[in-house]
Amino acid sequence: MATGHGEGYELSDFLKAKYEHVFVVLFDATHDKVVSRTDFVNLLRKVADIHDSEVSDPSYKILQERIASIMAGLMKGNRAHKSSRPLEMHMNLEEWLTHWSEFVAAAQSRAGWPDTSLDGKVDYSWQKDLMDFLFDVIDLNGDGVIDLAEFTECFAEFDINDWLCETAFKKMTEGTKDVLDRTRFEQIW
Ligand SMILES: [Ca+2]
Repeated sequence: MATGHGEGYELSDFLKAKYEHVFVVLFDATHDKVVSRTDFVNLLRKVADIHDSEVSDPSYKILQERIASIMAGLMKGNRAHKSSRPLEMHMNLEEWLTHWSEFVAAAQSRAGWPDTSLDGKVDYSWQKDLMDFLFDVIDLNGDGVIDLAEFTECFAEFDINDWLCETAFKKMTEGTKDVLDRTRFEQIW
């Protein structure tokens, strides 16, 4: 039963650190603990760089649309956590962690990928889009699996060093054939 605040679920320190890391590395390019439009523009530039996609290429437009849709989903979901100014297009670290604690609670309660938060207020379809998007970004040669070289090369763009990439990759691929496929990627999300 929930204690006092009625929210109930609290992320473990491990998960908190994990999601905070994702927030800092992937989204908060400006390092002000708030994710806003500028960060998504930076993300788009970075991802376009990784895939040698020029602004004039059709692939750039696709990247742009996918990132815009992820951002819209994230911000729409976040409105449930804001008491005021419902149209604000930014999200702070605390709201981000609240979002994930609800997501984990919903995933545990439904024993699988949840469509919405337990109270039904937050739609999680954008999470699936984000997961697919990240997979496609890291799978540089597009063969449907991520190997260590792709993983390392991609995260070098996000200033993660090779050693850290290798350690993380080993952990994520434990018990598999040293590559990540989409199913495994979803399991470790
Ligand atoms: Ca690949």
